[in-house]
Amino acid sequence: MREALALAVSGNSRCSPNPRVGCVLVAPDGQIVGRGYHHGAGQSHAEVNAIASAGDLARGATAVVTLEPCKHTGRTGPCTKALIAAGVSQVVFAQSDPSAAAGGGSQLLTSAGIEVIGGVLADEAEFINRAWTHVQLTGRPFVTIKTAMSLDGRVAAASGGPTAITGAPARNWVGQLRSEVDAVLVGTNTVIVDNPALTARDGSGALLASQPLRVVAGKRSLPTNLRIFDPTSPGNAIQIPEHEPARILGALHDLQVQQVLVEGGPTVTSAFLEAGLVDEILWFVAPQVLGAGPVALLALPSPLAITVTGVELIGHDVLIRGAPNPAPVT
Ligand code: AOF
Ligand code: ZN
Repeated sequence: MREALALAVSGNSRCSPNPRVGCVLVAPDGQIVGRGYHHGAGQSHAEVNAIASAGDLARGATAVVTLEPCKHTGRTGPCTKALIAAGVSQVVFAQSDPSAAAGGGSQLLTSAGIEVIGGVLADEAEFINRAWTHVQLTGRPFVTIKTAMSLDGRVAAASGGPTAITGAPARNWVGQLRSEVDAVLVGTNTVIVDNPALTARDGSGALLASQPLRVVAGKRSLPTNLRIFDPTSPGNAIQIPEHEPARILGALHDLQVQQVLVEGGPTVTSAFLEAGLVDEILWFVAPQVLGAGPVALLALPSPLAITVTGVELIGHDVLIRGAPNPAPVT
């Protein structure tokens, strides 16, 4: 399964709107005789690629796959059918497919006389597709908020305009992250004041291969000469004329966005936290004191507990990773 997980993430860092899936075929003597992974929507699934690479050796082998084999005919045919036709004797999978259309393939395999074992390293498989899984379970995109603030909690200098808060390593780290999400989102105020390009770049400033959809949320009309609307910049840029996070996420879901990186200023970030629509927090604390200027969040109506999942030093900046604690069930 570790081999299959490695295959799943070996291709594009983003497979959206499809999950990343890897598959190996293991012969009865323990040799791996086939390998495959899913390259992206519209292309053949991991199992089909593994079967093709194994040829006749697929017969009698065990298929080890990171996601329960699908039973639906979507953009491609059902993997359950392909596995049965190839004559595999056993299927071991990690994560159950939670989607309505494709899920439930294991029963079909069992009925065809194939031994099926599910749940092996399921947490790891789920983690690599956590945005996709989240969309299947909740019907809305996975929301990551990213903020960079000074030691005194400020996100800009009092003079207004863009302020460098973090150092180059942290900015490069965020550039890489942008290339791994489907969309980055800011509010109208940020885009007017800072005029960011919001593109995904590496340390040398070169554009990365995969660029996110750049989204501005809010109703204010925007000047057409903003950098995000520059026709020579890569990737699309749109305005969603909404303020409410739930409505913004509804619009993003309709655009097949599975993970959105909210890089808004205090207004947008606070609105998502207040709405309870944040799944992951990336909070940079930079070793400088700005002394004056806007603080990272507006006043919120109630306190919010955060579970910290990690703390890292990136250059000279501290990155705190976490998530808001889920609201108590009443
Ligand atoms: C698998 N193996 O490698 C993948 C699966 O209509 P499609 O072809 O784009 O199928 C997408 C759905 O199929 C996706 O939402 C998920 O439920 C499943 N993906 N299943 O057996 C694979 N990528
Ligand atoms: Zn499939």
